[in-house]
Amino acid sequence: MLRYQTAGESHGQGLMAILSGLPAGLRIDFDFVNRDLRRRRGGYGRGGRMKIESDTAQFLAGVRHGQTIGSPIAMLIANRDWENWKEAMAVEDRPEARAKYKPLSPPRPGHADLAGCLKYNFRDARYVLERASARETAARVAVGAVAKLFLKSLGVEVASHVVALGQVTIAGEPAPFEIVLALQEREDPVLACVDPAVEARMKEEVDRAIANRDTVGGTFEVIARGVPPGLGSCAQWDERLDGQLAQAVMSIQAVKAVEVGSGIANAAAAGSSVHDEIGYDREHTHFTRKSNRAGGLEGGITNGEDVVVRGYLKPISTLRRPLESVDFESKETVKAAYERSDVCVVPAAGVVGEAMVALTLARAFLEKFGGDSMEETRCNFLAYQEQVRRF
Ligand code: EPS
Repeated sequence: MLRYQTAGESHGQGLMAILSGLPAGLRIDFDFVNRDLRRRRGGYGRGGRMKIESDTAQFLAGVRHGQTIGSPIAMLIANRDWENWKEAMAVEDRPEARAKYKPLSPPRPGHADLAGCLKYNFRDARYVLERASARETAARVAVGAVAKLFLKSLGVEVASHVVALGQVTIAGEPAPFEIVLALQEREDPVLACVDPAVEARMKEEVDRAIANRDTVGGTFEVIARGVPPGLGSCAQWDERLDGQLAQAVMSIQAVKAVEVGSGIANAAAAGSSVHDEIGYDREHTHFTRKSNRAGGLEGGITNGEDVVVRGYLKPISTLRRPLESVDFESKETVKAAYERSDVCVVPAAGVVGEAMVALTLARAFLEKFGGDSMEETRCNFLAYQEQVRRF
């Protein structure tokens, strides 16, 4: 069973991740992992923090001579900003540091501040935000990049692009997958949109938000190509892969809605114009579809088409023009706290989306094909592919 956990606070010493359940013999491309970490830091509208960090994954366990050995993989991503925070974030209780430190309150509407303070009985929202922060997603991207390498070795590629930012939406036919995949090579993702003209308008949306001292959200789309039919199951509710993907993508900070395929538009359309008609390619002996509005999943099972999942992000909740909040002591109405933050994180969230989709697909892969070594996993997978071809 593929499992992963992360630990670490936004301004703590670093982020950690443990990934277990991968077969032995997977070659780790460290540059690939660090490239995804770099992509996650980028995008127009990021705040000052991203100029401080340089996010590199240090592999501490589970990899030898560049290959997995079947034991849990442990990774560390150091926080450079720790140098500026080590007094405020000290593990020991130092009275002189406490005296200099100003607690973060009043709580920001939309952030985890109030819900977390009530839950843990804190008066300082920093105790909550440190873990709620999207900084944690650096650890997810590191484990997700390893999952992407696993999938890649079996012929599956995962990529993302931004399809909407504020009021600007990319319209028309789905973007060709090769163009979405090629975005990963771009040194500066700007807003990770495949259409430069639309991207320029998206950039204006971010500029408008900056000028208005506001923030802006949007939508990213993750596409996985090469996924075989038959991952996931309709046998039990929690084995449905679309449900697992929805949870994985919904768990990304600031995501408030998830869509599989064109699920939202489908709800308003007639059945006859929604469902993807089935054909058969005799030459290559496989079933075909004329469209992919189901986003590659039917009955919670992959159908062999691209898996397409969208994450919808609310605008960042830390605002330079703060909304109303309440003072914890007096209970009077006051303005919410402000501290350094981002204005737009949609392209970065897309990279996190890739990681979450890859981890979910890799787990489903290993549930179906198993294997303690990559050789065994590949043999099992090839035998299944042959069965599907002969169907
Ligand atoms: C975040 C606030 C900002 C973001 C951070 C998420 O950090 P800081 O308070 O240090 O300026 O940059 O995201 C990251 C650090 C990251 O790596 O994505 C928040 O409040 O959630």
